[in-house]
Amino acid sequence: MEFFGHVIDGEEVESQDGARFDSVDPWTRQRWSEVALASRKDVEAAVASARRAFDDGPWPRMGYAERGRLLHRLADLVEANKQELGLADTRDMGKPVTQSVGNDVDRAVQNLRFFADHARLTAADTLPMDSGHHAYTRFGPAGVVAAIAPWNFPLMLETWKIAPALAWGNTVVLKPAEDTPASATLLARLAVEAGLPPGVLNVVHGYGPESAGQALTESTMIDRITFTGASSTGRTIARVAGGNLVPASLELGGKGANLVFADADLDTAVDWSIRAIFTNAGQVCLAGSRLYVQREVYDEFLARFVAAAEAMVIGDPTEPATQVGPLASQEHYKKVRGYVETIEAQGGRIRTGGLGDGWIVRPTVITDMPQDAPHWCEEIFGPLVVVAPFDTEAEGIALANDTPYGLNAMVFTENLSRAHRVSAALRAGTVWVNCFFIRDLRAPFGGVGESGVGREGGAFSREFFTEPKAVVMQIDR
Ligand code: TXE
Repeated sequence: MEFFGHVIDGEEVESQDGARFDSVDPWTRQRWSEVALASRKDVEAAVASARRAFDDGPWPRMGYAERGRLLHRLADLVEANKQELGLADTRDMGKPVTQSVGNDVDRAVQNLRFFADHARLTAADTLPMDSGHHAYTRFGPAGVVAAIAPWNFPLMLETWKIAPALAWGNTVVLKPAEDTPASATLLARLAVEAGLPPGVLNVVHGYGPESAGQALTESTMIDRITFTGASSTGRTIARVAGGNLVPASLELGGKGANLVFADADLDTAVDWSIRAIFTNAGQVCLAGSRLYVQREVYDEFLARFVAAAEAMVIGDPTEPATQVGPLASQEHYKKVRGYVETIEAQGGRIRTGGLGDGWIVRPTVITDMPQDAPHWCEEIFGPLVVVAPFDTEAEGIALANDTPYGLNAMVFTENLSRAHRVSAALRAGTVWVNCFFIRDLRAPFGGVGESGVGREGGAFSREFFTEPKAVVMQIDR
């Protein structure tokens, strides 16, 4: 049985009271590791360590090039340990190795390398003034960053948070989700090996409400909170952060609309629409879970889409051929199963899919569902997609925007003007045209409405993770 501890002040440690919890592999449904379970005291120790490292340590005072060099060294180690890191996420939450080893670890490496360089290259803005003065903006670090991560892309989202925080000279306390603790400890071990000074990257494990997560966000010694998770948790954290005047960046749920126009290239549209909903068994905030297809091509698209869903390889996530693994935990499986079991009672029709063995839900395509059913309105976070026809462009846009969420949307069309027009009209933080999930780390990432507050990525991360300071100098007296 493997053990994953907290990492505090550069040391891997047990909880002060020795408490542990189990991590269960959702494919075998057996526990595969034990993890230190933090109490408030352990969280306080981690925050105190990050505070010392920020107030007295070398990290915030180091040059950008030196910090960047250490982050690149960490990226090298992540690359060198790709199998172990990827497999840790697969064992914790069941994502196929093609996704974890084959994609997520590379994205983690990109996060570290991108922000290491980006911080150095964008460390100041100069503002020539006409009045005989000269102004510039210094982007100094904000302080101690509390990073709270979800379980759907553990390593990838943890590095998305810690890379900009560290590159800008902050110190961090990371709390991974309780379902996916392993890769965070592995990452922190590598950070020690890379030479990050003690206390710069701390990891504490534990649950959210009335536990490690809450203790971390309530600490009065932190300066920023970056959170990805449920919209309801985001509201709780926003209230705490607001009370303490701590800026919080909240990336929350989604209910992505996917609009396929009759003029789309149908091969492209089917391929990306399948990936948009069934990647990671639909446990993606960006999932294209509402699929609207223009009536002229509805029947043909649906037939091809259902056939492609049926062709997906379901099973053991450690097998390289597997495309759809089990859901991440028993609790989450029960939530998604509830939606599967109510499809017909809500008036919907299952075209393919349904429940599989263990905690597997097969790629499920639903039609004929009334627009006010929970399946259209709520974030299911599983491999379920509801499909309906639409007639005009205006109707497609109205349907897509008819949600309290606004994280992302997809548009499939070969008409250039329509692509721009519809992208402009959609209420969403990201619009993908003829693709899905492609990211440029300079671009803003975040959502509208229930999907969150704030943006991260490139200059947006710089703004969040720093305290910009204006310096104004007189040149001519
Ligand atoms: O989320 P939580 P859960 C959605 C998805 C999913 C649902 C519930 O629909 O089915 O949320 O998932 C920590 N103070 N998303 O329960 O609870 C928690 O320990 C501080 C969308 O896993 O929000 C974990 O580390 N921290 C999403 C993290 O928050 C708290 C990804 C996320 O857990 C806390 C995940 C508190 N009071 C779920 N309560 C996305 N946007 O991608 C919990 N946590």
